[in-house]
Amino acid sequence: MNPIRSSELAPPTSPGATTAPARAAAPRTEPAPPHPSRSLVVVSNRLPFTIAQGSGDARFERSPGGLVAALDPALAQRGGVWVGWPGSTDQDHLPAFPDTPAVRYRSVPLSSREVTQYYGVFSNRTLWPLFHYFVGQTHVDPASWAVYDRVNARFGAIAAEESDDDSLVWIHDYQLLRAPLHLRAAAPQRRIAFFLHIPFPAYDVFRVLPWARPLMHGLLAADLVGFHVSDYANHFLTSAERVLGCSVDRARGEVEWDGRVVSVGAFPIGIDVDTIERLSVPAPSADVDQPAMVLGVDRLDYTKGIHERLLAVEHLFERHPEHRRRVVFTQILVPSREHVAEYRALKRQIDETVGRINGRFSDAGWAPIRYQARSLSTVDLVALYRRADVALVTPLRDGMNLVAKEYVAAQLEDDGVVILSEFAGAAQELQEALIVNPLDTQAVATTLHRALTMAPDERHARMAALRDRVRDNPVQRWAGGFLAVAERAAERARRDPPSPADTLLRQLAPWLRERSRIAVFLDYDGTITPIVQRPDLAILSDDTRDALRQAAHAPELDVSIISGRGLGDIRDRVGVAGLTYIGNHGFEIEGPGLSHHPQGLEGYQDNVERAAEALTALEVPGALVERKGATVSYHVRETPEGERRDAERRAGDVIRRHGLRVTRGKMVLEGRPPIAWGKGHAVLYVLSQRYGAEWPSRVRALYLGDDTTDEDAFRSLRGIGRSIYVGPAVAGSHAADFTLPDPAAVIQLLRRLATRAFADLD
Ligand code: ADQ
Repeated sequence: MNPIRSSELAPPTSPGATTAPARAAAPRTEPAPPHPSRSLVVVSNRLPFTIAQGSGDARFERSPGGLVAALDPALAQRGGVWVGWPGSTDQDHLPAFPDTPAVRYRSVPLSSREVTQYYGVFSNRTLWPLFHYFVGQTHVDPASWAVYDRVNARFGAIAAEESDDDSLVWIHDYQLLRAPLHLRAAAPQRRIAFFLHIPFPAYDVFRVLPWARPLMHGLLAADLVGFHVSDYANHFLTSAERVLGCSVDRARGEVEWDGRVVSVGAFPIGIDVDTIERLSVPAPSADVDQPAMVLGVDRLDYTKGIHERLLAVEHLFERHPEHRRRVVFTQILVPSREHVAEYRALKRQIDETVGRINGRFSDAGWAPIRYQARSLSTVDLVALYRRADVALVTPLRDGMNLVAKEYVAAQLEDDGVVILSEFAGAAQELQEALIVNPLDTQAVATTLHRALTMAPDERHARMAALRDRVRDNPVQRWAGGFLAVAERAAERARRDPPSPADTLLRQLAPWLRERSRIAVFLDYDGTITPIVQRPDLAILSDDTRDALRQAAHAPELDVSIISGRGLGDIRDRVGVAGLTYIGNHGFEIEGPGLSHHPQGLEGYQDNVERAAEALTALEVPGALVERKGATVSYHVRETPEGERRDAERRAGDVIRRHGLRVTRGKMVLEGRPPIAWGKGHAVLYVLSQRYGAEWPSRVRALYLGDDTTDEDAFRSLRGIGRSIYVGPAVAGSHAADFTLPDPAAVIQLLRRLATRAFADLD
């Protein structure tokens, strides 16, 4: 969609109100006055301009549409910035932005490859079809995902620059689902609200996306996530529950995630009623000899059901010949996304079908279908709305659909009939329209006949009720209402934030309770001690040692420390009896009743020694060689940044030349014997030694780690245990099931496990 066309904001409704229409469930409260000092930062894919290339220099032309009508006054009132792509990849030759003292525009630069991948492919060939239930048309392309995420990171970084902790940042639509997370990572205390202009699909459809999890991480970084209707909000809550295992309060519309409470709600967008009414003042022409007009107005998109609509019109003229020569169906189509193959194919299909139907029925100066592929000015559009006897609005899926509302607003005489798809968000509000299933083209034809022959009394009654609804909910109120709820949601998120450990414990509790024992595997560096400049400085705090002692004494808890460090080193650093110690990435294991060294290690002792000497001889400034017995590590954290990459490359060559395998951690390279054994193998070995091959039916296994070397264990435990990545949630490419932000949260979780604090959680 074109995000700047959307219009106005209605009062929020609880996502719990599934059966009642969103509007009916909402109390009619005026939005609270905005925080006086809180500036607004709007973030959308496009800035609210198009670049017009006239005879002279390029200049910006304001885009028409309701969203601009709603956000302009909100921005002017609070002061603020609109962040978006200006529509040109030529960053150096942009015309001057129309900044005012209160409002600035900030461009997000995109290369043409980025526009293709982020917008053309991931947004419009992956998210758009899937979110509109076109599952078979969903393109899955990891390269475009990478670009989508990178571009979202850029939007997030620029939004962070343009805001402060007193601002409210409002991010729009499906092109920017990851932007809230990137913004949160850059600025943890920002007030962030997000609104989705398209449907949020049912969980079973959403999870088809290989990136369902990182997309949920993206959205849940906001304080408020808003949708058009309660169905979409409920789908989102179910996905939070099922995709991420979050605890969800449906009645309140709240999700706990990452130590924060995220609010979720329905805010049905409205239109710029004043503008449409003002342009509607001239009376419609009263020429009785004119054929009746049925009108369709859409962006050219396969979700809009245009082809099915044409077939319905064909059925009408076939089954009700009395309408021939007396009725014309006018279809206005704004071309869109012409670079996408599906859209070009659709255009051809529509052209052919219009030609066929006109060929079949045209007669003496009358053609059943008039079809224009162009954009109209608002004045011309409203004139058409005024002229049309029936609006035929039959999308196969639509977030809301503003055309239906605009048509209603233009009927100042309360005349005219709206036929509306049950799959448009608008159908949840506009109940007095004639509601149809757009795929049932025979039934749509019958409804068209009904509309064309409807008694004036019924037409007036229905349209009067529809006009009340639309006038009640103009887009300016939508924006004000949304922002007021966003303010409250941001406050709510800051009040008594649940600790990340408690949030996670609530998610894990039902699963943990199914077994009496728990085995916890804790990585050392970065997981139970903060990452430090040099490995010898990573010292365990007294508090952490105390928590580990407590855990070691808990009768149903079995704790292992697992590290890339040598076994002796890790045992000395922790120094708590009763734990299992796993050193050298799993090559060495010692613990109550356990001692293991994989076969074949001794043969590599020499290679490790010689590799260590050769690494030392590289004499890279700041680099540190750590001899760990079975393996050797090469640390480059203290190497000047410009030299790090080269140092890693050279060290990698040295390690390989000595017959060892290279693995990478955070600013460290490891040389290990080329034996298929790692942290994942070690974890499974400990579990099966201690609890037997059928350990999953006896014990719950949890693995916590922060490094790339922990990925191995995350993957090994997929489905049979649970894994937790320790670090900022933005590092979304790990294979772990959950995240905790830092070692402090890990220790808190460990204490909760030791006291079985999950036993009686809801
Ligand atoms: P769109 O998919 O773009 O928006 P829609 O809600 O119908 O769909 O808005 C289209 C807008 O474009 C309307 O304001 C309409 O007047 C205008 N328009 C259509 N054809 C035109 C023409 N030929 N000339 C000029 N203007 C034309 C997305 C979602 C929707 C959601 C909106 C707002 O897909 O479901 O309602 O955002 O959130």
